[in-house]
Amino acid sequence: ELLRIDHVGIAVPDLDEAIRFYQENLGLRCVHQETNDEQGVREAMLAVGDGSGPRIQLLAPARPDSAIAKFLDRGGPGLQQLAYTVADVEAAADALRARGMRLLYDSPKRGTAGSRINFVHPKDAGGVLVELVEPAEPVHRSG
Ligand code: V0V
Repeated sequence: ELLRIDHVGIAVPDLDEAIRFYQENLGLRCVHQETNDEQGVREAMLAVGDGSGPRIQLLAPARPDSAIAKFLDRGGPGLQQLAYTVADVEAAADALRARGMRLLYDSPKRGTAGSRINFVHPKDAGGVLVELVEPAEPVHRSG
């Protein structure tokens, strides 16, 4: 039920500075920004090329006790998560639980742009924090 790569998340200490770096040096385009209080992040979505493929999500801490702040304290900036698009986040989470993986939340939380999200614990996914994203807009399975 993983349909495609939705985004790759990168932890950064300063969101505005990171957006500038990606725009000016790598030519990516910032297409969305928001603060997610529940997750304790300020985030930006960047489009690559024609914008039809996966996005880069820059994640900066909004609070010192947040997941991103802990990640930065532990190892500094870098790749923090790999997110897959799913059509139904509850069904996808149930399927992974049935295969013995720990999901971080019992029920989905709110993600970027009104999406619904959950995560597989990195210790159950080969050291990668895997995110499941059900977009606000219904997912087209083909194309
Ligand atoms: C921790 N570990 C990781 C990791 N974070 N490994 C790979 N990737 C990561 N991002 C390792 C860590 O090095 C430890 O390994 C082990 O997991 C357990 O460490 P811990 O101290 O228990 O971990 P914590 O307290 O840092 O928590 C890690 C988790 C936390 C994954 C549970 O970050 C979390 O709840 N993440 C989900 C929420 C999140 O990431 N929100 C920010 C993005 P050793 O040392 O034991 O070997 S919000 C977002 O993506 C949005 C809004 C969106 O996409 O729409």
